[in-house]
Formats: sequence, structure tokens, C-alpha cells
Amino acid sequence: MPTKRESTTLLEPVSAKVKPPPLYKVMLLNDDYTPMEFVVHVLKKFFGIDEERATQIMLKVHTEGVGVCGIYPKDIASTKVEQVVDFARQHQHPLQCTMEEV
Ligand code: TYC
Repeated sequence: MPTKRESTTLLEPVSAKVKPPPLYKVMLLNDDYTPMEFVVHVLKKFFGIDEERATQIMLKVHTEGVGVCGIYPKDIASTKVEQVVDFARQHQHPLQCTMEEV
């Protein structure tokens, strides 16, 4: 049961001091050996990107050297990086995946 004071005292508005958690972009880097179809497969499998968009991103990485796969909170971004690198190594491809704060 609230006391009289608890039930009648109004709280002062408190200014919101909590910052939203930082976001990280997960990126693929180009190399000369990973097959294009493998990169498209990675973008579909780990980032939920459809075939057409995955092909566009893969070609951007191929021609410009780097491309963004997605933007996530830190823990999710680092898990994606680990999953992609593990998967690439299992298939003996040198594909590199990194993350950077937005
Ligand atoms: N450059 C690679 C090739 O010609 C294709 C490739 C694209 C590799 C994107 C990595 O992140 C990458 N087979």
C-alpha cells in the first residue's frame, strides 16, 4: 500500500540522459579469389538479402573494394562478422568481413 506522500507527491520530469546504443556497419572486403557466387550466397544466408540486392552489393565490393551488408548493435554485428569469416574459412575462401561504428 502506498503511503499518503507516495500517492500524492508528483515527480519532477527527468531529462532523458540515456544515449541509444551505438550501431556498427558490417562490411565485406574485396579479394581476388573468393567466387562471386559464394559472396552472393553469404549475403543471402547471413544478412537476409535477396538475390538481386545481394548481387548488387557483391558487384559494388568487387569494383569499389568494400560494401555494407547491414547495420546492427555491437553484439549482433560482431556475431555476423564471426559467422561470415568462419563460413568462408570452412570453404577455404579468404573473404574478409569487418565492422566499424556508424
Ligand atoms: N573479386 C572476386 C572475384 O573476382 C569477387 C568478390 C566480390 C570477392 C566481393 C570478395 O567481398 C568480395 N572472384
